[in-house]
Amino acid sequence: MADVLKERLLDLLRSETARPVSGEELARRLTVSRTAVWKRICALRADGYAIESHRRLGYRLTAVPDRPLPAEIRRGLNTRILGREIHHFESVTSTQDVARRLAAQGAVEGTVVVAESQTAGRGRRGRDWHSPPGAGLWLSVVLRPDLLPAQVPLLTLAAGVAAARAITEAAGVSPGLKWPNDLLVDDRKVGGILAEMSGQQDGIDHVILGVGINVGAGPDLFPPELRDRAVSLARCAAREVSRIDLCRWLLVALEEVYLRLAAGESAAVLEEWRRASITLGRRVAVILPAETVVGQALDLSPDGGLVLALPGGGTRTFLAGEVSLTMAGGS
Ligand code: BT5
Repeated sequence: MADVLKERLLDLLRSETARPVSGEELARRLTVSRTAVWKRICALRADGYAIESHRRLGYRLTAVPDRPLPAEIRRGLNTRILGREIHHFESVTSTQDVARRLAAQGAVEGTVVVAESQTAGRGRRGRDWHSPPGAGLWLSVVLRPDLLPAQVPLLTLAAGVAAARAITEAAGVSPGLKWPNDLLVDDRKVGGILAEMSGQQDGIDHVILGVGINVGAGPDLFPPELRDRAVSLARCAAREVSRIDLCRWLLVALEEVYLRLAAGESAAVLEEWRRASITLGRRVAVILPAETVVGQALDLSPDGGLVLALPGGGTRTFLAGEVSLTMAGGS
């Protein structure tokens, strides 16, 4: 549950950073006891807010943490659906698990789950997603789209478009999109999308849409096996990147593309994907469980599949699979 009093106290401190405000005045303005104020001051400090306390004079907010806390994300967020509820955790197995649990309990569409770290962050097909504390934006959203299961790949592409927009806005770097779910900068992965659906053939109950974006700068950000293949925004952007800004931009962009899909305007979303693509026009290998198919990536199909021109002539459309740009033998 959001602590409304905590958020009101934070707003008050924010509006009074020029001077300390006494506990008594805070209590009066919030019409609560001084003990209630003190408890929230402690809670805000535990969240990472720097609040000086001066004897007799009172409290002053001196620094806000760059943590995607609900109160920070909500500030100036002008979305209608995404972020109606925001849950922030220090550590979870996977934000996908938490969001799925909340969805099963009836969470409203647009509920966001964000965590500082994941102990079992995942990619597709049971692969791991490395999610160290504070080093990225690890976020899942509960969606209840009016789409057929076969249209879920469109959501993955739309989320890629939204994440690319958010990264461009927050970091000044334009990532390339690799079909179906990768965001790359200089051929290294900066983020990935994971859409997990729950429902039947004839309808979707909900989709948990997960987005992971590497932000931090530490030297040991990635384990050895990822060092040559992964990158973070702090390393490739020429400016500091705030996870709060990134998160806000992401929710705004996600909502925009999501509403477009809902309005039957997937063509516009696919067009934006094409423009940011680093897959189309290249010789690629599509890796399936039973075979690997090499060809020229021609286009997206209307439902978000990848259309390949085959060497012997003709085309083949893939709705799922891995794309390798290197295994195809040159680009
Ligand atoms: C993805 O899968 O790229 C989807 C990643 C989705 C992560 C988000 S974080 C919030 C939410 N909660 C979750 O538990 N997941 C979502 P895939 O295409 O299967 O790529 C996985 C592969 O990317 C791994 O096998 C590694 O090779 C590589 N990888 C793992 N962690 C990485 C990282 N932090 N940065 C770049 N590459 C990584």
